[in-house]
Amino acid sequence: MFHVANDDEIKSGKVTDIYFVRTLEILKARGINKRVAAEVWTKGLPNEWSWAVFAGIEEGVELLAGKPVTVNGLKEGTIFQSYEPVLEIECYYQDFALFETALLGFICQASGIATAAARCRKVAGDKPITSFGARRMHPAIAPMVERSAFIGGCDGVAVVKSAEFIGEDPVGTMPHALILVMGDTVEATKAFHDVISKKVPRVSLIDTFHDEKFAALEVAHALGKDLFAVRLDTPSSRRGNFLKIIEEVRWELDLHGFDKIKIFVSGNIDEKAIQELYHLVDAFGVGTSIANAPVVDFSLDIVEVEGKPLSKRGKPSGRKKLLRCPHCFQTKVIPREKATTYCDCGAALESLFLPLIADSDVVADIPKPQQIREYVLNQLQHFSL
Ligand code: PCP
Repeated sequence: MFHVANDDEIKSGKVTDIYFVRTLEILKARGINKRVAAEVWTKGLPNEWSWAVFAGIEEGVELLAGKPVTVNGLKEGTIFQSYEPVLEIECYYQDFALFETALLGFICQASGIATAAARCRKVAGDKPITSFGARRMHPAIAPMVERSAFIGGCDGVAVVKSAEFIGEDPVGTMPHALILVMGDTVEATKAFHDVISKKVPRVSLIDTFHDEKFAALEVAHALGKDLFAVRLDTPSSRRGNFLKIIEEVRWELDLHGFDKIKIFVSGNIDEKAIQELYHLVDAFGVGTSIANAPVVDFSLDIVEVEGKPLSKRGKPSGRKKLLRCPHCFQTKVIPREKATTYCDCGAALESLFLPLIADSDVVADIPKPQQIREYVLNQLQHFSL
């Protein structure tokens, strides 16, 4: 029905660039099937990012599980930099050729989204960020988009299916549609309070009809202590100096004794907006800037053929190890057969590569999204924007 490939088509190698099909045809015709090692890295991150979050490998492992390949690589959520290998595949080339396209697709998009989320996380400190971006993407990938946003650092996701998929409750407030259909912000907010489960925080959307500061006071007086927050999703045509609008809403709420009522903003929010509004805003709804994050431009290249280092120009040959200092997070890339060394800070460097698939058998632990998110948050403190 929808314009998407299904699991079987992806798993069977149908989502592949035609030149891999032809390569396979030629190699089979010539009876050539060499043992290779291939490596995935990126030569540059988008938006001048100095680091990125490795994501999407859970699906990559699902893709290659059961196939005669051996895969070692970073565990999901590992923060890496350009020119650092993130994955290594060892196999007979004919057994892997058709899966490069899908494998890269899984990690390129998810890593971009997880990184954009992690950067927002970094600037938002401990203030809640909710992923609001599924509506910007094809619904078939909403679970992937919001899982990546969550493991990257978002506190919650808005879409029911995505929340179910990651084992969280969906997070949301009220849409303009409720207020337009009911014809009044206070009536809509009261109805929300009367009807919706008490465990859902009462967040009133205050930019539909009137000026936000007056609407904020109206709903505050209407719900009093039951009102958790007001949300401003002010249309860009009226946004002018958004900071000043929020400042005024904060002033009026505090002046009228509603200093406990929080302020939630959404609409064109990105890491820059979070930095600008941070001191006034209690929570952020982020859509496009995370869901539509630039992809990480991973490439997969052969680095060894029949046990001999061989790679294209621009790619160091041979199999490698990515080492990281557990204390200062300095990283180092060394040839695989070389012994692990010490960091300049004196600590022993640790190899970041883990066995993921051993000759078709999945050997990696597949952590829960909550565990991956924790791993990302623990690393984030060692990386600046
Ligand atoms: C939508 C939603 C989020 C917006 C989109 C995400 O707003 O409420 O705030 O925006 P972004 O992609 O720019 O980050 P609307 O569609 O304006 O409002 P509604 O809540 O009524 O759906």
